[in-house]
Amino acid sequence: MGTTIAPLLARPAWRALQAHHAQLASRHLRELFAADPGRGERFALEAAGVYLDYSKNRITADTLDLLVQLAEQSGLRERIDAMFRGEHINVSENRAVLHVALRAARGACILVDGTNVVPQVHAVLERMGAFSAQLRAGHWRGYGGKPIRNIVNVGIGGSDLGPVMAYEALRHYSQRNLQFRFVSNVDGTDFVESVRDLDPGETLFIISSKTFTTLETMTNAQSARAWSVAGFAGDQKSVARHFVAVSTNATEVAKFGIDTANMFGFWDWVGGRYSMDSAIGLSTMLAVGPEHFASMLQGFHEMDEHFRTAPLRRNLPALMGLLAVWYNNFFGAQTAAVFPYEQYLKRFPAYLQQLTMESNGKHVTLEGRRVDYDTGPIYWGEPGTNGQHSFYQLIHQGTRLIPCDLIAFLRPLNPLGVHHELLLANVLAQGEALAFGKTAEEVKAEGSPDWLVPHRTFEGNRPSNTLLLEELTPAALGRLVALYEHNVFTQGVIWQIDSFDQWGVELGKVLAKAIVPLLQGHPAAPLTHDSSTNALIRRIARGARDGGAV
Ligand code: G6Q
Repeated sequence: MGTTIAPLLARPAWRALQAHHAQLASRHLRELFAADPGRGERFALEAAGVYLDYSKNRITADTLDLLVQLAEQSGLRERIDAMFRGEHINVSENRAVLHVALRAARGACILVDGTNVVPQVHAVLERMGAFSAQLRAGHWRGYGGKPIRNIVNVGIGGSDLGPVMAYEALRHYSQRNLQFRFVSNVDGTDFVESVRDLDPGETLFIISSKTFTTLETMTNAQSARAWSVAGFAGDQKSVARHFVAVSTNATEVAKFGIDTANMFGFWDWVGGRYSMDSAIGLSTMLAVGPEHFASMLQGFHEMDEHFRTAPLRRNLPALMGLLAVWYNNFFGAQTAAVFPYEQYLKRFPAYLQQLTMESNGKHVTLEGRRVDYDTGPIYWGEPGTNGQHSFYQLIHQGTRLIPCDLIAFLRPLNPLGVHHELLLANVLAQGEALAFGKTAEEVKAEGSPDWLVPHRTFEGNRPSNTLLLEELTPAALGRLVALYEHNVFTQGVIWQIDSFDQWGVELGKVLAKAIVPLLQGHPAAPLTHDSSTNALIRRIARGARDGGAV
């Protein structure tokens, strides 16, 4: 992987940042703004359709210099190039990481192990486009001859969160005579509630699974097939008109009974949580149509190109990633919040939780050495303004430091009276209140009695980024998602971890498989788990057998 990178704590910029932090930590944003009247304009950056105001961060120009040096000493530039060159930067799975190839222009050349993958990407996009056009026009008919009106995506994790988020985000552009549902949880309620008001004759299932072996998805897919076929008096031939698959595993797709002519493929160099713009986005394309899908890809690509080519100091994802490291490792921030002031982005925080935490929730370096610093923070969020009337209290007046990303759009998709001005006024007010707070003197001057002053004082000095985009178009969504993808990548490079594997998901899966037969009434074998798990298994098995309350 090229030049050797010094361990994080030994990099000169890291040490310099420690000393710098000791000096800066006690300085208030009020002071930093007072000392530099142009700060709000200078500490801002606009690229690829995104305006980032990062002036309300606890930084100076020196902090930025040091953070950029840290990125250089961490080999960020080389690692970006290695990713785009198709090197196997996912070391623990020995794979290339090329979600950027999913949005490369038709004529581009991106090699994976010597093969240009761009033509394959565009071939799948064309098949998806042809299928979407047919279905959206009502030409893809169900087995009984009815047009398809309901589309149910069955998938989990990366094969669910992206499609759900993108469907909600782009609902404004969706074809309204089609209904979309998303089934992910192995809890039967998810499936039952999703189909209870649907007609099997008008319902198409997309079974989305990279591996086509995931327990939850396969269980839901079997239930879906049983439900669908029952609608045709058990006629198995109906499956061909009501099931399509998105997968890398043609053998398993065929075994399930889906004609591989109705399968849309992708590749092992697309990680699940980086796959919403691959065939996993079939439901998105069905909802908004091939042209909007293409604009979304174009938006992703613009941000990719910006990330690949812009100097680190003027590189949006790199800057956001470095600021995240600054709070995580120097201020000890445990969490980071993302608040979209846009109702259509209501699932964006949930989507980001997987993207950020499955990528950077790692405790060993690329070489397998235990890290001696914190890695990925806990990401969370909700759309504004709702959060303001719930947990923002803790951010404003609690004892923890929570850096926030506030995301807003200049133009509303649903103009309605003064709603949008109120929404934007709120996003600006929150950033201002977080940074500058309200001093005891200000509270007193408003006539508060002395005893009440501490309660009404806001310390401020709470950092935030404000992200402004013009309008929530498909392209804007692409830019925003790519911004966070590369932000996460930047953080992972500084920490020298593998942001593209997810071994942490495995152990629970293996243990669950071993427990299933014990709950299905085959406890003949002695229970070999720990005493707590054994007792719970017995309690549940008894409850199920006797029909008694647990
Ligand atoms: C994402 C993960 C994980 C994956 C799901 C579903 O990066 O790999 O969330 O997407 O486990 O996997 P399948 O698509 O193989 O069913």
